[in-house]
Amino acid sequence: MGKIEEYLHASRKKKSALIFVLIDSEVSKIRESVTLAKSVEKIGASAILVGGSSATDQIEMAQVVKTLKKSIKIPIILFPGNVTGVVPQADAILFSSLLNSENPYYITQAQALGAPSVLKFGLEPLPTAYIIIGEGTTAWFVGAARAIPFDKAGIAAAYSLAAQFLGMRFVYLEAGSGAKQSVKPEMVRAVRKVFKGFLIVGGGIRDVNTAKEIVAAGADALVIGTMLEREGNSLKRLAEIANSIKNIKK
Ligand code: 1GP
Repeated sequence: MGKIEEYLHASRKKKSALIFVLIDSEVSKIRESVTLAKSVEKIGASAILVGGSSATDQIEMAQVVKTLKKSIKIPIILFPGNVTGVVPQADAILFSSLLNSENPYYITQAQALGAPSVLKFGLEPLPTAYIIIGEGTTAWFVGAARAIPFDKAGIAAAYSLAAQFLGMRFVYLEAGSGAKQSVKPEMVRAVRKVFKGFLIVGGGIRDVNTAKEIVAAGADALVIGTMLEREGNSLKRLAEIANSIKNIKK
């Protein structure tokens, strides 16, 4: 286990769940990314994810990461949608296989193409099963996912158990950026029952109640992106979410 993975587990021990803020370098340009990252660090976010399935400009992403690195203390974790998502100077990378893709490129091929750069850049790989829930989002489309229906908790649990047996220490249940609905607590609970590793849940989380329910169901970290890009007063809402999930009984 590397330094960032240890940090995530140690931070998680102190709180019921962590918040990761997603910065999509295609959407937020450098200056606004830095302002946002500094604000969410103050609010208590535990890491910044940089990436997304439509963030394909590697040069721009490398600049965002480099600038962020100088501005914040919390780790920067890459969240690649393709090989172009591997850039230097981040602390770690969600080294993910999109387990329910119908295209082998997103399951093993992009990983093989990206792995040498991960090594070269000294990025800590966090072995992650990326599982897409529900249809209609960019991640679903780009990743050619055979999406798991929101109500099929058992299927998500089976994929997560498979991930565990394959040695993956992270599962990311993804409803997709800007999703109309988030992953349901029932699904998170079913996955939590079988998956012993670090459980990340994201996509469509924009309010305190949803966040609390997902954390109570067993998520170790929530990913929040779109709410902070689009909605006014969103930092205040993020602070409310962060406060509300600090001490939830699981
Ligand atoms: C998307 O899970 C992340 O990959 C975050 O989703 O943008 O909907 O918060 P939102």
